[in-house]
Amino acid sequence: MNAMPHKIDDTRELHEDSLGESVLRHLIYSVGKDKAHADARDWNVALSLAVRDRMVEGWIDTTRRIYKNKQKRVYYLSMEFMIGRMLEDNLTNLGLLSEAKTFLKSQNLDVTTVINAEQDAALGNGGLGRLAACFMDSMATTGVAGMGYGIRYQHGIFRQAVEDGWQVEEPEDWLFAGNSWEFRRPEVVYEIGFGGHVTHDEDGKATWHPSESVQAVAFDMPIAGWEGDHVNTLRLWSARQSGMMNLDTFNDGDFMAAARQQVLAETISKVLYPGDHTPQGRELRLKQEVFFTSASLHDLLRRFFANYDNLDTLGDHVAVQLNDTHPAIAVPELIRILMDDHGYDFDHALKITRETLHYTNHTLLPEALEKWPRDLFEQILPRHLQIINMIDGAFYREAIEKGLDHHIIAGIQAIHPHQQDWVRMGNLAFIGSRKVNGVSALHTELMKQTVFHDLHTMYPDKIINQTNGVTPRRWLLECNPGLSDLVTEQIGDGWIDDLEQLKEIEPLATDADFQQRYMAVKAANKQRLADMVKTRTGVILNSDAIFDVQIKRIHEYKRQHMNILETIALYNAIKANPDGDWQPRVKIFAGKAAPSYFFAKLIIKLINDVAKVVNNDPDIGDKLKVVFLPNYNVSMAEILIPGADLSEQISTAGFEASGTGNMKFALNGALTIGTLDGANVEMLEHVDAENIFIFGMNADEVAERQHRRARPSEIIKTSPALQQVMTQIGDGTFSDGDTDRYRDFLSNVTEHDYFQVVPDFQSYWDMQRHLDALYGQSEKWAEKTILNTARMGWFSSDRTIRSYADQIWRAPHKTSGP
Ligand code: T68
Repeated sequence: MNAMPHKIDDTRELHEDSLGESVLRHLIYSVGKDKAHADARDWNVALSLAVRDRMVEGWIDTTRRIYKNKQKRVYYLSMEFMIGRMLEDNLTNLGLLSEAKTFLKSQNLDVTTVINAEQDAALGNGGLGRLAACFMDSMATTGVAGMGYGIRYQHGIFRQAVEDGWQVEEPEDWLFAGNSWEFRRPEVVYEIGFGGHVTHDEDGKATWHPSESVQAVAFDMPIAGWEGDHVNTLRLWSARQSGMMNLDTFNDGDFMAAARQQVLAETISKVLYPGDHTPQGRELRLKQEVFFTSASLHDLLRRFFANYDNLDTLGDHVAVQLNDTHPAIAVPELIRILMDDHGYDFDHALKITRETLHYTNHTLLPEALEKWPRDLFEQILPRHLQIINMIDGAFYREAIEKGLDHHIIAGIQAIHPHQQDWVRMGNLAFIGSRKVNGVSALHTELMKQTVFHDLHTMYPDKIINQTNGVTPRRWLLECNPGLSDLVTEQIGDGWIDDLEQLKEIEPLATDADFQQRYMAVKAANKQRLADMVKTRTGVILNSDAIFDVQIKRIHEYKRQHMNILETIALYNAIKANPDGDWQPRVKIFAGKAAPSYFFAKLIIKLINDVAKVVNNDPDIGDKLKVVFLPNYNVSMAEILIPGADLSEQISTAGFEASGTGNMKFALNGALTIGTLDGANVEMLEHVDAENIFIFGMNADEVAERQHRRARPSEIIKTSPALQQVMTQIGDGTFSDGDTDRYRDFLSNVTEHDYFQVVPDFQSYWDMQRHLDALYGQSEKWAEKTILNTARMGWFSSDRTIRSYADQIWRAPHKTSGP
């Protein structure tokens, strides 16, 4: 009971050697509160610290074991880690969840409230950052000696508010109340230089003299794998002014100037750039990339020297994975360290680098392929620019030897030899890496055919596919306890770290009793989702409706606008025949738009405008509801995904590199409506064509139409439904009579339609109606849903990590299964 506790009571409970005892100890001695005054956050911190204590032993053990066995180390360099909350994850992996729940209940506390008091660590934009977080979990689970390196942003991805239907960005402040999981490592600090000039001595040895520098200070978070015995580290760098504040300036009374220096240095780790697929042409972004990449390389080399003394063999003992091109500066930086600090000649330094680094590509969108003005490089990284020129020189000689012509070589060097305007980071990463991977079979194939075509001809063994995956701990066990319990009751809990075991529930897909229990879990999850929607938006949902969910960054290629056009067409159809036998539907959207991406923000506004009209139309009632949930994040996904009936994966074919939300939904028993894009293609192979709902053009057809610049107007003319939708958007039906608001939207879709919404619309509509009918056949729907769960085992990120470990890193790991 929580009734009037006082100090004596509290301390008496400390005598028990239990999780509860250490929570109470932390509440008093770490948080500094007694039970009577503790709020949910205080309990959250006390519990987190108690759990953290229990991770430390395994952490130190793992570190010692890896060191002693000289296990090959893997370093995952990523600008983004979209972690979300950690408490439930750690409780689960350590097997402490039920003990924690029992304890919290004994204190009359609501478990969910305490768990939810933790802020999401949202140090990422979208899929790329979330993938990095899943990989951290899977590296620990599969026993890879893995370490993540990134930036400890003070402000993660902006908080999204919706005002009058428009997205408004607000600053995020996850560190406001501290981070219970991190350990500050003040002794681990590196000086990172920028600017200045380079001198050469008489032997040609170069020395870089930076004109400014900042310090990178390490913060570590332990990452426990399933069952907690292998604990890896996520090391995030925070920027700090070099040396002390200038005392002379300070004593002269110019406090502001002294403080300014400090602020300038610290801006480097201040904010995450909210640019998903839109490069930020900003000096600060480049400095962030250099900052964390250089600190990480220095740190991993220091660790290397604890075991070895000869860098010749670096690639035998260390594998570095570059998560997209954001850390691609690692190529010249590692060469620089080898040459300038360790006396290697260039050719040898390049060879070692190419035995150590590997690069993952996450997009083919031309505007997302990073490039930096050469002049900016010259100014900030003069020595790196020299080295990049040497790399290009060596590459040129290789290319000539392999028979490529000058014209082609110029197109794939890091810097175009005649234009000299940009440093192209994709080319640099490719040239400097041992292996380059795509993130789904289709994406990897398109890499070979398009952006990396010529580099691929030159190095035909370099590109390799590694299809993405998701961690079954967070994305089934924790977010869907109802389904997890049901599955475990049938087949045991081996699936948690061997997800292919889910296959064993396949025979139950047609079992009436199992179907009924499975669908009861879904119904409960839908209720939990409906409750959240009501709390956050006030909209009340009919839980008999199909919950149709599209959650991801807002982008034209992801085609949220095709979904909302279909919604309007459905609204019109219901209105035209209100007494028809309509299958009720709820359209749920969530996702952030890059602040500078006007069209994406306009899509959000359109969704909200349509919602306002549809949700308040008495003719429509419960037959259709439209919801936009503001501030989508990992924690919200954990409620949305288990509660979905239908998963929208409708990108223009050839544009979504993989997708990972698609996998999470299917694992949790939502059926997919989607295009033949990214990993949807492989999901189709695993679940079979009758259990996934594919529509629209394939990647070849899209490319052909885009090439032809086929105009959408011809198609619109033949579709009265689509024509009506366009007219309504233009005439102010959804914008209070404002005929201006969607002018740009309409011209985009009706004149150019680069992302092929119009040609795919009819088949999308038809498939939606097919799904309406299928939902009415509840046994058939249940069967397909269960088969989706049963057949998604291959999409575990444990499989992905083992595959990276075998095929790229050549690093040891635990094998799966008995
Ligand atoms: C995503 N990329 C892919 N990028 O779009 C998605 N970009 O298909 C894939 O499943 C996922 O990566 C994992 O492979 C991103 O999320 C970004 O977030 C990003 C951030 C900064 C700059 C460019």
